[in-house]
Amino acid sequence: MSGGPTPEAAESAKEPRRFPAGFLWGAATSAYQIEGSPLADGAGPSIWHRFSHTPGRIVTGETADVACDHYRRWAADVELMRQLGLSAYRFSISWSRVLPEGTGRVNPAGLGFYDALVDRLLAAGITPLITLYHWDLPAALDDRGGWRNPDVAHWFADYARLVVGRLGDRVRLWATLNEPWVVVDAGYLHGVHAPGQRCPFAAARAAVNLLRAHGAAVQAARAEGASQVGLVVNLEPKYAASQADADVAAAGRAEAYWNRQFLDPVFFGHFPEELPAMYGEAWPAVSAQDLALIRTPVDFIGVNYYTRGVVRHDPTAIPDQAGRVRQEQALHTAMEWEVFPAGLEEILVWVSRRYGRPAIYVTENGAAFPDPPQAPPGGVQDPRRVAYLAEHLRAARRAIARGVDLRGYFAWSLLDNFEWSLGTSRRFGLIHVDFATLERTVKASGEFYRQVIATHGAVLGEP
Ligand code: IFM
Repeated sequence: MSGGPTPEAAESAKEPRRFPAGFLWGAATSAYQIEGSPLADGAGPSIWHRFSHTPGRIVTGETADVACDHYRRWAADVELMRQLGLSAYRFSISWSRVLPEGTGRVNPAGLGFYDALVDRLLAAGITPLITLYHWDLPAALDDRGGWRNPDVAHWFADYARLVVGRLGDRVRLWATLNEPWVVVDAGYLHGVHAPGQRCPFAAARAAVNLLRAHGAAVQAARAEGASQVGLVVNLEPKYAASQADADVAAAGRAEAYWNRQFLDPVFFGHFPEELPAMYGEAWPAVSAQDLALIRTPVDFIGVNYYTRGVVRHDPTAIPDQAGRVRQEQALHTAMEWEVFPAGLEEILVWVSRRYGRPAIYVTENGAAFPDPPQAPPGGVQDPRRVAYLAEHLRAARRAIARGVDLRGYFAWSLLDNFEWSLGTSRRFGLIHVDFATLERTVKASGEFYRQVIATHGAVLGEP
């Protein structure tokens, strides 16, 4: 190697590590995880309502019938956001709240709820980023095959048209799907999420239909005047547990399955070549017309990042034969996810370089730790979450210094909430929720994030 810094390193050493002007400082939630009142005011049931009411599906035996009661406390929650200094808020719309049967008949009260929320956010100076689908498919559509039915692309586009038509005069940022990988892997392959299927044929079809629906919804949203429409994916850099050929190959397959399954079709118009081999006979033929629809240009990519994956060849792991290896020496969150901030920088740079430097938002990043409230006078001390946020924000800033067009960061989550099949047993919030009284308490991490926002990141120090 020659001596001296690379041009890139020299540039970043010269520049103070700043977040760009206009960088959005946000927090994120999703409808089923916080709203409660899932059937109120004419809403229809979703697959998560059905799933959580099926005995044995949620490890704590809970449902999200109440959750954080955000459906009734939304105005106070916006006030908490304002006090934190958030400049943006990412939330999702419950499809079956606005279309109780998923198609056709509109529920005005459902649309009205989100309409009022948007107005209140804007009045508080908070930019909304709306996710159209965060896993709560209308149950009526699941009865018609759900994501396995090719018609879902039309159903989703019609729903997008309705919602963007109503809110698009005030909302600039739209995401179609949240984490299609999880919908497929947890919902259709391993059955641990709604709708609880365990079928590779269903999973492969769902993967393709999710992408078709995404493309159709981007087009529908644009036709309604939406200016910024993107897709949110969960990504993890993958490392081989050893240099053995089998482990290196497993890391490659895991990378294709997790990180490229949805992004390659959107940006390149084809699936990673590893996928048909992984799914075998379950993999469907995808027409050129569908690939063109899937390739509809997006305005941004949302990256949800929590951890990395260190993988070893494991023939029992379906479909990529890549088993996760726990890093015993590392700190893990209550989800058993390794804390690995450098992975955020790495994955942001990877997305930027592989896909032609798209605009990116970190649409989720955060940590579950239990941290109970303290004895009076109270407060919640959560030093591990504070450290997690600080280290990941520094990693995001390093990615910017390396040329990534990163436009915002959304902490997961605003509130402790209903963590899907784990119920309320895992707490990700910047704000503690007492699920008996529904009282909110801003945690030390919420206060820390307030300082980050107020100083535009200066409180993070260097580098
Ligand atoms: O709570 C979830 C969220 O709904 C999607 N991304 C990961 C989070 C933590 O598991």
